[in-house]
Amino acid sequence: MRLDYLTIFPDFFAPLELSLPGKAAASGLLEFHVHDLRQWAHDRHRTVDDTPYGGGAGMVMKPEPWGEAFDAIGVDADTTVVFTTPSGEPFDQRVAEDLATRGRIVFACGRYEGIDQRVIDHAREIAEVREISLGDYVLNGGEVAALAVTEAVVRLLPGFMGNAESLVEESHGASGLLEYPVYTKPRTWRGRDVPDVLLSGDHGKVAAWRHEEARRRTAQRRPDLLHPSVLDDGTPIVRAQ
Ligand code: 6GU
Repeated sequence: MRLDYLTIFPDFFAPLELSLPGKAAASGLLEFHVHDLRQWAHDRHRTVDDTPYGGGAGMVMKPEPWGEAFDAIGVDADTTVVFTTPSGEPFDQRVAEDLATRGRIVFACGRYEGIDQRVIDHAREIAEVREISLGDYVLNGGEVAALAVTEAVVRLLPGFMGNAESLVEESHGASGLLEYPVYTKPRTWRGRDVPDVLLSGDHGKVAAWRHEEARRRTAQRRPDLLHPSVLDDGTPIVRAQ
């Protein structure tokens, strides 16, 4: 898989050389290419933003550097362009699994109040486009979001994680439940004991206990995962026909 990042803050992507993605890149499974968007801004100040038509606060990213960047790095029909934006579709494990099937992803990291809409419309004509949000809060820019999406996607690539089982059992995996609590040695720590059932050697009992703990935790923290028609404050969602 080839991953490209278009950003005015290339330094944000230094962590790609570390940790899990770095190892995958070293193994040849992955290629990372980070591009400073300002190399495609040609005025003396390398301007990438301007005031919004129609007025209002903040600045909007100009279309021309984006268009030149897409041309220069070869965005085409075999490319998925991910715009990281708080107005995108919510990112979740299903979206990560879908993106993990792509051969090339270009992350377009917006700053300021957003990117001129024509850039997104143009990208849709030449490539596949996903507009993705990490959640209902606002970051200053899309760089940290692009890193989060990268880590969620890259660890799903075949041959990437050492332990395929930990992919099955983890939160947001196939069970649809949050992960159960886990313990390791010592058996007693600061007066707190590991639950007896985990020391029993009874695999059936352990599995039943873990499932019940996962269900309890999910009901408390994420009731929307158990009953998608109920808000997390318990309010039923009733849609007009
Ligand atoms: Cl993807 N970008 C920005 N700027 N803010 C966000 C976000 C993305 N997801 C949540 N907040």
